[in-house]
Amino acid sequence: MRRIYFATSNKNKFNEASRILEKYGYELVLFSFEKRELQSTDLGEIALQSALIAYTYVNAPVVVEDSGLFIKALNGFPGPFSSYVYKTIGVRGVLKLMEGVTDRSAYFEAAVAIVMPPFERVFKGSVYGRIADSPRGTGGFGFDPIFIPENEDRTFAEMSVEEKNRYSHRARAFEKLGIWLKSIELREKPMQKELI
Ligand code: ITT
Repeated sequence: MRRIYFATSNKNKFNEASRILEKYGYELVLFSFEKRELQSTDLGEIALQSALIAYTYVNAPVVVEDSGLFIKALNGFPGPFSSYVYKTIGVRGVLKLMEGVTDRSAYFEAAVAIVMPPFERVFKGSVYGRIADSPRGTGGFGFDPIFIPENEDRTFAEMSVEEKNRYSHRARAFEKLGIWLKSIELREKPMQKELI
């Protein structure tokens, strides 16, 4: 298996992403890393800038993911500030902001950046759904207890990792990365032949 570092402080993200990339023949290696708060509202830009910084530490192919929960009735809040909002007001605080709100539509988005010279790429994934009336479930992390993906009645926190990966923004972004990595391998192969 080929190895790629995943620079993150979030073990749950690491576990979810590992299950996806192993299907493509890649092993993720955890690199404990605190993302710097960058002045951007673009998840892709935050992920890529952070991946470039992480690369200076690991000097090997590295992935960073930035994700967020966008709530329609709150004009997309907390979006790129999801990590900060989770740490400050948390799930209960978000539910409080949603009291009496009938349109509970929301989506998660993930941007996965890979730095693997000469390549720098960003892959995005999203999942639409709604905000539950109260927290349910003990699995997952972050806002999982209050997010119900489309065509489901259960929250992400009521699902196993495999079930969450069938829908999640992260799984969709990492699937795109896996497909791209395979396409790079295919491009590499004829060159190796020529060298032999
Ligand atoms: P990093 O070290 O990788 O940055 P993080 O947890 O700080 O880990 P982000 O900055 O990408 O991650 O912030 C994402 C926040 O959005 C995270 O703290 C959660 O509150 C929320 N979030 C993202 N993906 C989620 C998911 O799959 N389920 C629940 N909440 C999620």
